[in-house]
Amino acid sequence: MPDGLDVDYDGLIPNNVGLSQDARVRRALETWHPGYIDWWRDMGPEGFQDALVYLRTAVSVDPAGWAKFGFVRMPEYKWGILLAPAVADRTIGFGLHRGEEVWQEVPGEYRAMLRRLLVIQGDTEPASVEQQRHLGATAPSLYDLRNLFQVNVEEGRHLWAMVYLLQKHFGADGREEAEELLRRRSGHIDTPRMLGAFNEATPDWLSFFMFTTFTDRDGKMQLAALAQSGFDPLSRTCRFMLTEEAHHMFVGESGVARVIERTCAAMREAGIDDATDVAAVRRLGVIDLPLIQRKMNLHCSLTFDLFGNEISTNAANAFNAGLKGRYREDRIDDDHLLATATYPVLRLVDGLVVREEVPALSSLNMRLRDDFVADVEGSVARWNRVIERAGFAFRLTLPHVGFNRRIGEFARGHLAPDGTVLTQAAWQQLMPEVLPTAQDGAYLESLMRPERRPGVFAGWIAPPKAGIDSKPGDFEYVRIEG
Ligand code: BYC
Ligand code: FE
Ligand code: FE
Repeated sequence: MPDGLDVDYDGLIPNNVGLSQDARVRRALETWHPGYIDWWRDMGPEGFQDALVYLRTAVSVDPAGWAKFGFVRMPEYKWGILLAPAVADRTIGFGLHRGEEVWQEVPGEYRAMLRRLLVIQGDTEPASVEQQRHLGATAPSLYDLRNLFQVNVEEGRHLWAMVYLLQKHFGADGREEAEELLRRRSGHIDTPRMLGAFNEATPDWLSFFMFTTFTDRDGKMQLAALAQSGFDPLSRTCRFMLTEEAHHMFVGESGVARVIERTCAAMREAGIDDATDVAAVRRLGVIDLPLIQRKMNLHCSLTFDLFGNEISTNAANAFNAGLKGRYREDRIDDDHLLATATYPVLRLVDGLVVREEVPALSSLNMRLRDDFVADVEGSVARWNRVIERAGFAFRLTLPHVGFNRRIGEFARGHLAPDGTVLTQAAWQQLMPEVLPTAQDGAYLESLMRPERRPGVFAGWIAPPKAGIDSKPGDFEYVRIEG
């Protein structure tokens, strides 16, 4: 049933793309599969390969009910290839081919561009699993441990999604890229992952929650832009991936909210009114709000880099080609060609932050980053409501887009989180106040002690409002002995 909602569950690789009738691609994927499992065992969650984990698996792409929950060992997880249902008579929504029928095969002239987009997207997925592989050892509860593993297996599935497209549409080149995706390693000196943020460490659970709030949200924005693609198989793949991404961001946002909730409750109980009295707060064994702000500054700025250069011909070319649109392109009311439109871009000119109107086509990365900021502001507002309800004056704020950047306009300068341009010396002095320090790391490490009793939570994080799949609070989400 190539275009159906139901997933063929019988073979090695569950799918709704008719693999059983496509011997060439099935063979390519089955050949790739052992290497993937080796990679998962080497680089996936360390120490939990035999544990039984209560995971959801996609069994349909019907938005009304695609998930089935059950206990599985992660290496036996059914990583499937799932495309959202085809939209009848879909046409290309933007760029030079606007109005033409969408492509089911890769147009020859765009082959290299599309291959690059798929490889970059694919590379981030295993990278994040690698970055998170040590976190199981210090999970604050079985509930959180399960959420980590759910995110990990789904990022593994996202790799499958890109590998399928590469193997189906790019022949021998695609098979080679699929192998390379298993060969690169996050943070490796010789064979690193492709994008900066995916070579950074995720040393503790606060980092994990920040990563899933900010960096997984770059995933959401990029997938949403690719979901607009005129290359229909990519569009359908991304549309289904987006339904999974929502849970990753929930894990992040609610994780940070629970840390804040616990910190505020502990401060209240101890009669601390000043949230910036770090020494007093740390004596309580909870995570002070200024440290949460520093972690947020770090992960937000690393994620800003993932949008690439503010001014980019790559982005313009991908748009003109009809391969990568804007966020919610189909809901934007304009000509979808951007032949004459302009867009305001922040630039660093002679040591000043200035706003310049530039051709909208060149500034698509900047626009997507602006859409990202608008999206993530909701999370920050919800975190601040937790602080406000507890009666503290402290507020978390997103750093300026020019803060701590390594890619783009602002990589040339040093900006404070409020956007003030600093001298090198002033930046050096400010850094320990605005980015996590070695002491912060050591303090967090001292808190990262595993809690494995069902229904019990480490002292630095509040329990969630509700269980996963409506399970009771003391549900044993992970059976560690298997
Ligand atoms: N690090 O013209 P520019 C996710 C390179 S996250 C290192 O601005 P473009 C997930 C760039 O590659 C979503 N290099 O580039 C989240 C280019 O190199 P070449 C991932 C960087 O193409 C959590 C050069 O600089 N998906 O799914 O306009 C967990 C010139 O740059 C970086 C995508 O990103 C960087 N940060 O924009 C799991 C979608 N930034 O080619 C998963 C696909 C730029 O000249 N990718 N460079 O050697 C794209 O659309 C674009 O490639 C980018 C870059 C937006 C990344
Ligand atoms: Fe992903
Ligand atoms: Fe994700």
